[in-house]
Amino acid sequence: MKSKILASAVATLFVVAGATPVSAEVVITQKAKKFDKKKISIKKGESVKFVNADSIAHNIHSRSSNGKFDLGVSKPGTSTSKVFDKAGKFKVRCAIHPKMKITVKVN
Ligand SMILES: [Cu+2]
Repeated sequence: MKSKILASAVATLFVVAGATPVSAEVVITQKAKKFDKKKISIKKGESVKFVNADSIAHNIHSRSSNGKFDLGVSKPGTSTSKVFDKAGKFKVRCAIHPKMKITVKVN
């Protein structure tokens, strides 16, 4: 009986830990002047890490009306991160290579 209560308490602890807002991070890789995904869907408050696995520089930015941002130049082998704290659709591009596009949907 006692062990059953203990097991239940442990299970409850796990549930509580799972509910704790841990800011998740989605990793997107840029290679051959392309993002490895065309669309991603994340939750408000989560961040996206843009890894530059290319041999050239990239510059992540967005001119979306619901939140403009510019992460600046990311040299080869480096990465830049962006926390999306507003819901909406963000069209993210590279300022150096206009054909590089990814849509970030923040729920
Ligand atoms: Cu680029």
